[in-house]
Amino acid sequence: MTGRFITIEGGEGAGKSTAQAFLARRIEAAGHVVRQSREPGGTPLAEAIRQTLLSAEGEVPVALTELLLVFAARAQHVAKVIEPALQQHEWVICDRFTDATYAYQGAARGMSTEVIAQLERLVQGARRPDVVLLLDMPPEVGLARARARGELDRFEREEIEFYYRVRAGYLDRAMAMPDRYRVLDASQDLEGVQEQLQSVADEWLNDC
Ligand code: T5A
Repeated sequence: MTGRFITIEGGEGAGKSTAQAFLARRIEAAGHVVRQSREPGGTPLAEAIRQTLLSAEGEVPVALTELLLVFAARAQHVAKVIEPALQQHEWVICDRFTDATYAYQGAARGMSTEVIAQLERLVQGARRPDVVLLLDMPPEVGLARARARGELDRFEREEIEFYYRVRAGYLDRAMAMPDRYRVLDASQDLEGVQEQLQSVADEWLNDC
């Protein structure tokens, strides 16, 4: 029996980092060891790849390069952080994972779902998140939050249609995998979102 693997997904500025910290506090308070991580990133090498991917300066990667860089970072992260933590019975809460690749590189950039699925099998073997928490909201709301914070990365400078495709990609996956996905209304205020998170965390903790 390994730990639990929870990923948090959503568009730009959906509140993923805020939700991650909230959930980690609740789960730790119940006596579990929680490992918080993020993608792209999570190890020094994967964080270096993240810098390259998000940089708005210099040469723009073509879609295939972007896809391969995402999975290169993920291979390092899975091997060095996620698998070891799960084997130690820790709960891993990751801010984005492979569902982001299906939404951004797949639905939004048009890369083949079958190619993404092949890379997923290569990099992760059978490892999939136990739960994908989707913080859903209209892209305009999250982009306004992200923009209020200051300088924008490369992914925050796309046309609005790009974010509509990202959102639709996530919702399609949620519909296709209702047992794995939990969709929350992230357009509510902080208190409203935290109430939803609390009830999801209570369910998980009751299940252990
Ligand atoms: N990417 C990633 C891919 O293309 N493919 C992949 O496979 C992967 C893994 C970086 C980019 O990488 C791409 C997608 C991304 O564009 P990221 O750093 O997770 O990924 O990108 P962002 O979504 O831009 O992350 P942010 O840090 O901007 O947003 P969060 O974490 O969703 O939001 P958070 O919690 O920082 O909150 C944003 C602001 O809103 C406030 C917070 O205080 C904060 O100021 N806030 C709320 N305000 C009002 N009401 C609420 N309910 C609020 N919740 C939070």
